[in-house]
Amino acid sequence: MRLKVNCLLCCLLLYMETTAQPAGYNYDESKVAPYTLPTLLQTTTGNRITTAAQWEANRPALLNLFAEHEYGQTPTTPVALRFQIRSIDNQALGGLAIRKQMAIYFTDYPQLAPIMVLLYLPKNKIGRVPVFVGLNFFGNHSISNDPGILLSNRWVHNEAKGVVNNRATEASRGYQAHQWPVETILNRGYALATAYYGDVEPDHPTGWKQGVRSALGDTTKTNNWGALGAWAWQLSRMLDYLQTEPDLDAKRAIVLGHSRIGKAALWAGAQDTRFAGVISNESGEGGAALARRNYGETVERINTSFPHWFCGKFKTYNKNVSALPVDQHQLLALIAPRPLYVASAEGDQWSDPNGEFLSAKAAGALYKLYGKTGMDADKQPGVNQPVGQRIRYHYRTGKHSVTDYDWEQYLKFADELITRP
Ligand code: GTR
Repeated sequence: MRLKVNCLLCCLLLYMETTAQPAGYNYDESKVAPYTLPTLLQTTTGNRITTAAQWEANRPALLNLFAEHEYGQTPTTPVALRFQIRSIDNQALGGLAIRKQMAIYFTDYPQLAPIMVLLYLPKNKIGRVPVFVGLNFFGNHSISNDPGILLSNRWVHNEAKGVVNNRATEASRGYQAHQWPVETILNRGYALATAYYGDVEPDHPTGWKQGVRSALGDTTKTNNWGALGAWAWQLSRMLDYLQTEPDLDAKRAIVLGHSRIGKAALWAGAQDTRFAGVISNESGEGGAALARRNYGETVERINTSFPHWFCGKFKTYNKNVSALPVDQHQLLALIAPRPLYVASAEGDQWSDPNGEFLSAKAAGALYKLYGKTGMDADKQPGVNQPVGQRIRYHYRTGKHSVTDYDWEQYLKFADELITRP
């Protein structure tokens, strides 16, 4: 049984950068069955919402619905953190950057591994700089060929380059560098902070035993947080640290993530309003895409392939998604009125690109309550035509990945909406 689960995970992991479309699922828009979304402008007790104040009063109850039925409850216990400098280089990347590596320790839980944060600050900066905050899939050393990055010593997926028995080796360096245009980000005046998502929980069904969920929460409860909840929590703990960095303007922290990490980024952005903006790159099912649309990945499939990602209760909707009291447009709305970017790719039908657009469009109603325009496009645009105002969306050509095209849009979005609100 364990072998079966591991094999399934291997196949699914390979999906991370492909155009694969698992067979037996619907990819035909004309076959999407009619569905009714939960009403956005309504309180959880059924009253109409007409003002931003009413929305905000209902916000905790809506967050609670997502926690109870989908992602699980994030423990509210305050956790004492200790930040330790592991290395600083004032001449990193040929003098372009200051590179800091910090360990975030959990004072009261010495058994937990620290979150290792890799922070690049642009050297030629004036004042405090805004920062992109995102988790990575294979360890900090995988995002750049910079030889000064400390090699992760945590469990890593075997599929990555240079990984032997789930441990990174020198050969793993730069494996994902094409997804992280560090120099471009720095040259545009932004800092970049990243950490390995496996630091708080290795991504496999029993990974929680080595992670934060072994110390916080209650694994016997069906509303206990899942791995996505732990990764979202990790993003907030990174922000706790980033707020202490004098060269950063942590009020302009933009959380971003790709695929499963995009789901975590959205959940982090919804819960933690300190994030000034949120970017979801092909987050798909359980992320930006509407759960009720039967297109691409389904609730049942994601819960079966990744039983550890969501809370136990989410599985009770496997065959009855319409009974789920929430849908993903409400998750996006929880980010309002902050800027939000939802990105899809043509070669990633599994993530249901149109379902991501429709969700972003529906969330737009919330921005109106704040007197702002969210999404002003009526239907999903053609490829490589970004649309929207405070909610932006694009459908680019190419496979499931993060490309320079995606980053170009995110930097423009940040320039326009985060730096000059
Ligand atoms: C897939 C999964 C998607 C997405 C993706 C990824 O296998 O079905 O929901 O999260 O993995 O993270 O690459």
